[in-house]
Amino acid sequence: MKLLVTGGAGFIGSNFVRYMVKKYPNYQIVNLDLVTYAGNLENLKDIENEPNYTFVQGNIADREFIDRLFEKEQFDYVLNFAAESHVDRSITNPEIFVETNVIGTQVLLDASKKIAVKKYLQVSTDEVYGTLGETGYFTEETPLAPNSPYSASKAGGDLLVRAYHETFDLPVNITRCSNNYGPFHFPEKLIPLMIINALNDKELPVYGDGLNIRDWLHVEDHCQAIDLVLHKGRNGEVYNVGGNNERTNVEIVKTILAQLGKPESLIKYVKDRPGHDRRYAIDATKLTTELGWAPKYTFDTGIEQTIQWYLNNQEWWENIISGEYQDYFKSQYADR
Ligand code: NAD
Ligand code: TDX
Repeated sequence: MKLLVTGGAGFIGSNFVRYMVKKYPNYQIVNLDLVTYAGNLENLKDIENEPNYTFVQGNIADREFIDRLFEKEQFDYVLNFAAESHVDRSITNPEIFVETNVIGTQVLLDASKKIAVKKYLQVSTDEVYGTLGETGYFTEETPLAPNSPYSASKAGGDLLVRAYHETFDLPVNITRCSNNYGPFHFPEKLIPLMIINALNDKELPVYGDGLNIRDWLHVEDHCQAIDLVLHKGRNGEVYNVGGNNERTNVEIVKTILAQLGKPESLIKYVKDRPGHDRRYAIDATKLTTELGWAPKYTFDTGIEQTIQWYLNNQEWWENIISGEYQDYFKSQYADR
């Protein structure tokens, strides 16, 4: 079996590549990544010389390049993790989100159709469903109602995947997961940003009233879910993946501060994110009953492991939080 994983140098992609390289020594795993600001080959240092792993640098939206690669490699499975993934960046610069998340997906679908892959799996997000009020859960039947340019671009990608199944009979699955956390998470996202700022005794910027709710999923549990969907998912189906761990943002921040022995006075409430979704919560019944998925981590065990990882891997994040990263944060917080 030959697998293409796109976006394998990012947070979830690199965890998934490591998981697959170790679990399936007989599969050939090709990681295709443009290595944008969010991609980091350091994430895969420990497995880069494994005989069943290869890396290729390139853009999923570059049709000629993708067509050539697919023709040469004749992949059996294609898993698309590559995306522009940060909601705040999509508010300041939406165009690249359409380019990568919509056009990139369409280019991969065309190439997958041409070589008749056995499965195309699109890694999507619960954000395509929009926002919930105080009650209820997102199921696979919840209508799409994205609120940010990021989630709109992911929804666009999902609709193309659906259409390629309906129109061309391409064997596809879409997974929609809640917020991931764990090792190698890029420190522009809530949990790693708060851990690193707390360690550096810097302010922790909490948007709005801090009461927005996310449903946290450990990245290793997400990887296991994708493995199951890839091998056992019914063609054309969507599977939601969620950890059943709803927390307000401020609860998360206080948990991190308590575990690091840092004072709550570091919390700084800042201007809210425009269009900020209030609550996400996933109903993962289909995945658990149909495919037998069960998460290994509770939020308590997962956050402890994650904080420990950031303590043990200071060099990894210190290399990131220089240069362009600093410029980005200056521009984000200029008016907050
Ligand atoms: P990430 O930003 O950490 O990684 C994205 C990777 O894609 C990077 O390595 C980047 O270099 C690569 N990439 C970007 N544009 C590319 C292009 N044009 N061609 C090739 N490679 C490109 O993102 P992540 O958090 O690991 O998310 C992975 C996927 O999971 C995304 O599709 C995202 O929408 C989805 N997702 C993420 C979360 C989460 O909580 N992180 C939750 C739900 C869904
Ligand atoms: O500095 C911050 N302060 C803050 O209060 C940051 C970066 C975030 N927040 C809030 C906004 C959200 O309510 O924390 C929550 C989580 O924010 P992010 O880490 O930016 O994640 P979110 O916007 O929920 O999106 C994430 O989950 C779904 C991923 O980035 C997406 O790629 C994924 O689809």
